[in-house]
Amino acid sequence: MSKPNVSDYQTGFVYKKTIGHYFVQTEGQQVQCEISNRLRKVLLYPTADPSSISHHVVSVKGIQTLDPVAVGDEVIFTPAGDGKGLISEVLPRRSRFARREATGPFARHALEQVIVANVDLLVAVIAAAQPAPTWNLLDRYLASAESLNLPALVCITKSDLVRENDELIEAVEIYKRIGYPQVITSANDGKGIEEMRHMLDGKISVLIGKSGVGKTSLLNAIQPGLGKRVQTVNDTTGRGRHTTTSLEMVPFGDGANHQGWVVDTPGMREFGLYQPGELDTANLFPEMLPLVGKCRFGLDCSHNTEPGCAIRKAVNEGQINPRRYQSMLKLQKD
Ligand SMILES: Nc1nc2c(ncn2[C@@H]2O[C@H](COP(=O)(O)OP(=O)(O)O)[C@@H](O)[C@H]2O)c(=O)[nH]1
Ligand SMILES: [Mg+2]
Ligand SMILES: [Zn+2]
Repeated sequence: MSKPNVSDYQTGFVYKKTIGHYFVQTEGQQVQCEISNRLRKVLLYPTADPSSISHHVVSVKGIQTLDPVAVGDEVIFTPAGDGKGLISEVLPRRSRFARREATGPFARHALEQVIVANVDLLVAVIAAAQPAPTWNLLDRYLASAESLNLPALVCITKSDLVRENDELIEAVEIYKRIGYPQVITSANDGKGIEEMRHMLDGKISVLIGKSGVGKTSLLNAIQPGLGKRVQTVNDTTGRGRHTTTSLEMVPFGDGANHQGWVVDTPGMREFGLYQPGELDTANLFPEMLPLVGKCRFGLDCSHNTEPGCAIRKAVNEGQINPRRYQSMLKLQKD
């Protein structure tokens, strides 16, 4: 291959990756790209100070597990002919669905593993029944979305299994008041499916939710075969860690007019979605955020037993839902 000149570079969109291979879509064509090891380092440390501790630590142990290119990335690549290419650059991301890689003494310096780039919507799916809703887990998903600055949609599915009940109505009310959009769906009777189609339209959506809550069925109801495709992809890529090395986005929509992409992420627990840090967890609960710093002990308050806690006061006065407050305390201890 001769040395490429500038005009040989193209941009494209990574919709699938397996170990060492990145499938890039560009103007209706699919190009199978690679990145060289040398390039991998350049992409991982574009601005890092070579003498810094974090650079040193990560370069020793993290290089195989960290990947500078994620599905959803817009990239610049050089075509090498016969449908192959070499990625040279990742364009700036407008958002990301990520987890932090590595724990231990240097966890503070750990790099973040982006699982899906340029995510528009995190869809937190829970079932109205079978399995019974775990609101605490939903709060965990939503806090994760907040920590990544991702818009979240609350989807309560299998609605055909329950009559309108107080618990559900109250829950819907709570999340509506906080400002989360929500949709109530059923793959069985079609409730909310058209609404859901509109909500996914033209977006890159990541679905999260426990196994069995109805994600595959929901996707199949939205578009025949969609859930099955997403499922098959996940079956071949495996669970947990492997999901970060192999992942595919499945196109959704009727092609010409609109198109979105859906990613199902199995084994969310392993993703270590929520990342505790120095940050006060109350920052990740939009209804509590305005009160952070207003407690008697200011930013030192853990909102637990301290006197003069503004957040506990708001709970006692009915402005903040007690269950959400408990979720926040629980995440704080994680
Ligand atoms: N009654 C009812 N059952 C559903 C609905 N959606 C899914 N299920 C059932 O729930 C089980 C798990 O669904 P599945 O889509 O595989 O869940 P996933 O693990 O989240 O992908 C299956 O037995 C489905 O038939 C629904 O809207 N209503
Ligand atoms: Mg499934
Ligand atoms: Zn407080």
